[in-house]
Amino acid sequence: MDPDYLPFHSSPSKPVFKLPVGAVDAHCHVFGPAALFPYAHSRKYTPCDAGKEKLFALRDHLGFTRNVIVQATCHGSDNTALLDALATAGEQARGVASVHHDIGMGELRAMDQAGVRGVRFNFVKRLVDSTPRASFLKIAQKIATLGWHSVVYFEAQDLEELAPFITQLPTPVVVDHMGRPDVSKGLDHRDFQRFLTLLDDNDHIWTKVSCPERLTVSGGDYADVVPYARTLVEHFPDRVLWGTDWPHPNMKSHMPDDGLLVDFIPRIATDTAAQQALLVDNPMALYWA
Ligand code: 0GY
Repeated sequence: MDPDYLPFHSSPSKPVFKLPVGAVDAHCHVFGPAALFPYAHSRKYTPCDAGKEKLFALRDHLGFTRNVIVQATCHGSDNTALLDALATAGEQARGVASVHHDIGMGELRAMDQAGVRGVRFNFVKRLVDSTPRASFLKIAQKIATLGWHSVVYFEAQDLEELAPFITQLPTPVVVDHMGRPDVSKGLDHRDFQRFLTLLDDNDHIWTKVSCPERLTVSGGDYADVVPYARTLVEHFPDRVLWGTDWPHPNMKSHMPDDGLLVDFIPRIATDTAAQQALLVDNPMALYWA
């Protein structure tokens, strides 16, 4: 583990908010353990091991029924830890993989059988070396035939340049962490307005209203993130997902208590209909239909 890497919270609280029956944690990871599933040579960070048993114990502790496990960059395009976790979880988990553009349809079909339903294209420069758009498009064309979707991770200032690529993808698209707005700039800032327009204009684009702990500038109870997430939930109630982001890689300021993260949900999805869509109906439609 990197010397400045913060491990996940060792004893998260029990949330006060009672999750709806069948709730899905739609963004979380498994890391290693390295002795079984070594980290990729290409990685930009070495995390604390955070294996499937810990993830599933957290799921039960918080009151979730299902997980969507997203391949993280520290495992590169070796999806074995993810596939191992999916095999253990059975119908209680789905996966989002990272793959190389020359992957064959046979391997993709085997991943589909294992519960993978999407691939992730990462544009965050501190996490990955850049991949040509043509490679991502090749992958997207292959996965489109399986009915999968593309997950994209980028920072708000890069959206203008990336938008033509994103809108060109031949699959549904899920944008991680609200497109990472700079919450010190205000809802009216052109970057967040551009993100709202992207979703307004493209009804196949979804977003995860996740990671207040990453996006907050003020810290504390993440009040500065609430207006961004709430705006998205209100405008696009049937295209939003929520996830813990456990085990919270690369957090520098603090490590969140996952129970308190769950208690953040009713502040952004303020009635039971919005909560049911965010936590159950939307992820079930995208991952379990
Ligand atoms: C997240 C966010 C981060 C890391 C990764 O794949 C990854 O390594 O996604 C980050 O550092 O912002 O979603 O876990």
